Amino acid sequence: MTRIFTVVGNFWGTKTLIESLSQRPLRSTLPSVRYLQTDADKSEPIGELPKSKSEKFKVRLDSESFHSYRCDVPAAESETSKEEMMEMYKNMTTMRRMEQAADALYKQKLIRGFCHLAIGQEAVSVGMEAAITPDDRVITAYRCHTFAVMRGGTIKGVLAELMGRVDGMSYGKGGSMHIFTPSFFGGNGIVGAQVPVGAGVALAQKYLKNKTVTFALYGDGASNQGQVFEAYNMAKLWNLPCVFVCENNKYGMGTSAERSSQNTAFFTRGDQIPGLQVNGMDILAVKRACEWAKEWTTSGKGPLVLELVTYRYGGHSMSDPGTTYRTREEIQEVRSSRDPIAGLKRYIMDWGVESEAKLKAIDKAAKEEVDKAVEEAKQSPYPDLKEFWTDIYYKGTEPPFMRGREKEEVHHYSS
Ligand SMILES: Cc1ncc(C[n+]2csc(CCOP(=O)(O)OP(=O)(O)O)c2C)c(N)n1
Ligand SMILES: [Mg+2]
Repeated sequence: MTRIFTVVGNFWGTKTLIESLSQRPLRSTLPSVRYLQTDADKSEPIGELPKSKSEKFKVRLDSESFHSYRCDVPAAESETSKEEMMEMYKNMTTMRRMEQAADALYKQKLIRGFCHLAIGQEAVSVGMEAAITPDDRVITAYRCHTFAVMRGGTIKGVLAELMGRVDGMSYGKGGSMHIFTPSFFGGNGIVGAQVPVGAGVALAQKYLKNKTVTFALYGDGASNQGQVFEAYNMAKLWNLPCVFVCENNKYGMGTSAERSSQNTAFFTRGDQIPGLQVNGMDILAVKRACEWAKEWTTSGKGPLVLELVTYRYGGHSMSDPGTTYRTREEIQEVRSSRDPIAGLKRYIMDWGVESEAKLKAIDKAAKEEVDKAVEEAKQSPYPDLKEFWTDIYYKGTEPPFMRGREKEEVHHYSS
């Protein structure tokens, strides 16, 4: 398992920081160094669980679930209910099934082009969703299917979109990475490009004074992009309610974070922006961190950098086997000992939330729901050719004609 160096304890004044940075490499200036733990099952309930399914109870998170930069670490306590735990289990299981279905459809050549799966990272989208409301906004990069469903889309809509069918969430014309809902701004294929867009969405939220937040996600592989730092700067200058979420799964498209980043403590990279590093495999820690981040940003304290430390079992996309820059043993080790779904399952069973039989019934229902969505998506036709001339301009602002080109032919279309 890759180890991550993090800053702990007191924080430097600017002068001290600049002096020490100019003298020594950053890591050696750290007051002390600890490792964030990324087990999925180290939380414990505080006291007896209530009988009622909806009553909330407190959970003590492992003390190494969070590390902070320029802010106090939130209390390592989360609140949940039996009902919520079961809902999260259902969502994570269904999302994994959906991604596995996409994997199979890709291998059958029913999905072409790009396809990025979030298997292993389910605690991120599901845990975040448990902490925010539909009025909040989320924007992410290529690994976007689960967010689209959690933010109001459908499994059929995602799968049909990946297959280029009219029942897709963008009518089959967007494909991978181009799926949206009113509270989810995509799916973006240019590394880092969604980060300033997310800051812009947060600017709108601040302007409208509606006390909501934008979570702008990007990968460790995007963290060195210039536009990420430009967005950080504007967001801090204007104290925007933006949470910059680095989904650190330790690898970019073909190399490790250690090889690509001079500082892999991504939560410390916002300069004046406080940061929190979070165990992204324990869904209760993710939920707690996102609630805390929402509270922080909507109370006017300005932006945050949240680093969710997670792991993807597959490659960057379907065309990347994901085993040339890391070992099969490493992947297997995470799968067998840190899986976020297995972690939540263990909580549910060990804490007496529900029986194993009930969980098996959820697994079965998730499979059936996804199988049905796959069949329906397959039945959906491809869009008519003339549809390629629609949904380009905002309705009523179309130019008198549009031009498009194929190898043999030039198309003209007049509205
Ligand atoms: C501007 C730009 N440069 C390069 C690429 C090619 N590319 C796609 S994803 C990626 C790195 C992805 O790493 P990370 O953000 O960690 O995502 P992960 O696959 O781990 O989710 C690169 C270099 C791109 N899409 N856009
Ligand atoms: Mg990555």
